[in-house]
Amino acid sequence: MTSPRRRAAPADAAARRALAWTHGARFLTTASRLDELPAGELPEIAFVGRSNAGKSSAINALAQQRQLAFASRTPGRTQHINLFALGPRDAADALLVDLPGYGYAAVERGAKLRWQAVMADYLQHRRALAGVVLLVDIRHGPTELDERLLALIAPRVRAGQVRLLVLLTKADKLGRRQAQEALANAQAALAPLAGESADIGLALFSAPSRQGLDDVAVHLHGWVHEAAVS
Ligand SMILES: Nc1nc2c(ncn2[C@@H]2O[C@H](COP(=O)(O)OP(=O)(O)OP(=O)(O)O)[C@@H](O)[C@H]2O)c(=O)[nH]1
Ligand SMILES: [Mg+2]
Repeated sequence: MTSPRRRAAPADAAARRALAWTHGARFLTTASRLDELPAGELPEIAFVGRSNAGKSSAINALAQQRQLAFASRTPGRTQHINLFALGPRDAADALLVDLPGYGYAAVERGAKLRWQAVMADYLQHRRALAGVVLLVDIRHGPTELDERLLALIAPRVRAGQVRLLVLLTKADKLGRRQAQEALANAQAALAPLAGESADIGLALFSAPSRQGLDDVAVHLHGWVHEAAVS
């Protein structure tokens, strides 16, 4: 077929390839402590953010599966680290890591502190960590807890060890103009943390409308398959 309509633009081809890759996500394992995580060397992409920000929903949207990562109206639903494998079935090439959300007031203080320590340890020291997707509810913007998390990983981002993509989730809850304003505000809030050389992406995202989904898939695919994406 040579009709121009059928010939995919390069960006579409990249999105299709990236989505085909994320659609292959499958559950691998659950961990409640870092020493239960797989010992392998596969690059990990961690989804972090406040409880209820939409981490599990984003993973489900990327995987095109409704219930792969459990999504819930009940904040604090994801209480363990859930891992999903990507890539060929017999040769996984990356892991998606769904981390428990932070900032949920009803979690008992001891448990909260324990999780904060686990998360900080993971984000600062996990060698396999290749990228972080920080999800922020667009109606709230980055909160103090988000900024603390960013400060934890900023040195690794600046050093080029870890990539960072910030998603303003639930973009469907705002009108176009308000969403653009939120984007500009988030950009301004992130700029000082980023540093000049940091590779930080920022995008609007909506799980139900799939806004930003192609972009996210292309980002993640690029992190893992840089040479192929250019
Ligand atoms: N309108 C809208 N609702 C969303 C979106 N993403 C998530 N939600 C809803 O927000 C709620 C929380 O979503 P989850 O994906 O469970 O959030 P989470 O960040 O995994 O939450 P924890 O596991 O508690 O940390 C659910 O009711 C979702 O349906 C979105 O893009 N748009
Ligand atoms: Mg969750």
